[in-house]
Amino acid sequence: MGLCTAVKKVSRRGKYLVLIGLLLSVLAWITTFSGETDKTFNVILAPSQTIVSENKLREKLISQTAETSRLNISAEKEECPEESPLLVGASKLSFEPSLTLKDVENENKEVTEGEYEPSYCKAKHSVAILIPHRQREKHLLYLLHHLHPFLQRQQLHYSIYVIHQAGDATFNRAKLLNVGYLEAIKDFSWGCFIFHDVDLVPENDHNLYICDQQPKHLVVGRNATGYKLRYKGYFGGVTAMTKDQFFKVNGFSNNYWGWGGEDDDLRVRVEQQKMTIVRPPADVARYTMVFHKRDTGNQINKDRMRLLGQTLKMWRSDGLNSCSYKTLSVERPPLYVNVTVDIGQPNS
Ligand code: UD2
Ligand code: MN
Repeated sequence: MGLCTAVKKVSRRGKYLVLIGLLLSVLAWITTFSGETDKTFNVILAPSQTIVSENKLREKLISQTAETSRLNISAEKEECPEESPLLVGASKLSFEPSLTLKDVENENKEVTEGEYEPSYCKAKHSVAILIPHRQREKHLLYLLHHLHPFLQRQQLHYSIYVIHQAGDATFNRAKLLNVGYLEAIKDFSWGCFIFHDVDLVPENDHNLYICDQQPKHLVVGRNATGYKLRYKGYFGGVTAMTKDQFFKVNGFSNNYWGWGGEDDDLRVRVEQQKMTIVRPPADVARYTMVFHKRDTGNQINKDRMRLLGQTLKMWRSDGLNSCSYKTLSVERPPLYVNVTVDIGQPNS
């Protein structure tokens, strides 16, 4: 090997070493600098963003903590038992003419804006009670007086909605109940709905206000009819349907103005969907109907037989999906949610 060749070899090796050295220092520089870049971005370049996101995080943490402690409370709360130990069975009802709304409010301090859930156990059922109403204040008072403690003994999470028909056009019970359903689901995802006449008071708390696999009729008998079922397909007074059952039949018809027929129409819808009506035992499904005369705004609906003949043709397009109304007010006094609604008038 000549001198020249030896020098060339050394300088080539040197070049490699320099190159490797350069590469290593570039790598080291990148690592250091990129760390600084991060810091620089956070602290210097976008301080406001950092603060915002920290605040957001703090908010999130606070809400998560609240949520966790809420969950902990409900996790600590055991589920209510299958059968409530508070049930008393048949009870003698009293209807005191001197009773006032204030009295009923004082008796039901745990009810807020119509809603209640047991504080000591986790309710198994969430139920919305819907009451169609106009000018039956005394009946409403009696019903609230009995129904609140009745539902509390059943250990339910519930809310009572009174759907009040504004104006003096002919009464329409079924449409008001559709409105009740549509308004109540805005508040909470109620799984079960009880469609409830204002003048019917349950006599036995074993008559559970919960839904079944099938639509449930809760009134087998009442005082006025010797506690006998009026007729086989009778589906009036008080009924219980799940959210899905009611949705499946498209709710009630909106076209029954005045007295009668709307309950039979609902039965036809239910049967059309291959559902069957179930009832609690007769000794339990007993009601007292507070005495009343036929209201002037609720005269017999002479058109009801013709309408009933059309139910199978009409149910798809007449019901929840065509229920147009104008909510005039939603008030929340202590014992119930009061929805006042303009539902129009016949042929409007
Ligand atoms: C029967 C049915 C009822 C319904 C009705 C025919 C029973 C126990 N009840 O009730 O469910 O099918 O026939 O439409 O079989 N209402 C007012 N203000 C009025 C008119 C009616 O609030 O001016 C409400 C109230 O909730 C009342 C319900 O509509 O309980 C039914 O009307 P009703 O009590 O005059 O008729 P009724 O007892 O024959
Ligand atoms: Mn009645």
